[in-house]
Amino acid sequence: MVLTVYGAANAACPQRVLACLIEKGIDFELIHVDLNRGEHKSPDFLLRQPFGQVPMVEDGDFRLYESRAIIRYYAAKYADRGPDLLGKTLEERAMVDQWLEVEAHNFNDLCFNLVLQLVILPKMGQPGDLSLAHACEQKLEKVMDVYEKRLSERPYLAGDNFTLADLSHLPGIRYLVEEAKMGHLITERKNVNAWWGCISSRPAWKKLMELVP
Ligand SMILES: N[C@@H](CCC(=O)N[C@@H](CS)C(=O)NCC(=O)O)C(=O)O
Repeated sequence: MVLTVYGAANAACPQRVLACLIEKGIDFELIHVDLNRGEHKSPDFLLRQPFGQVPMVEDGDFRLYESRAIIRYYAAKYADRGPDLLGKTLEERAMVDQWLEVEAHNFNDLCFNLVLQLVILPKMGQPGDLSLAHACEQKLEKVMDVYEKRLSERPYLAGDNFTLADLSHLPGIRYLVEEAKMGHLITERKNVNAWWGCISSRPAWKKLMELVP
């Protein structure tokens, strides 16, 4: 039975899952959930994801939501297929977990708020809060300074190899660079810029970008 992903190919959280599945060479069917039409809040969808958010996956009888839980699950389930995205030793795995947590708690909230104020609200015809966006930008500068230091020591966040820790940043940074016009947060940092160039050139990410309408 083919794995079914409910989501929208242009939304950041589903992209995290799709990038992981493509990296691992796992077949999937994407069922489009139209966020603009509010399909994620429909009674049918709420039975699958009670918080009314995408992505969620159905794999036979098994259902899972939360994009980072999903990528951890598939990276472990198909550990023997495609690139190792989890790390091999206990310490490598702990380092991947550490940077996944940093992405979720130090990076993502600021990134999401910037994109919300500068891109999503204006697209919906509502003015973004520019002072809030500016405050998030200032805070994100400091977060990216930490990334710059880390990436001056190792080529990838968790160490010497591309892992879920790097993959998890792809959708958010693409939104920052290409849609929120916040590319300076990346390009002004030599090592962050080189890392972004490297991870966004991976064939799996490029393939996903071809699927985005
Ligand atoms: N922590 C969740 C967040 C999911 C989430 O915020 N998804 C967005 C799309 S990127 C969404 O469904 N937004 C609509 C809403 O929250 O109403 C995850 O990582 O899966």
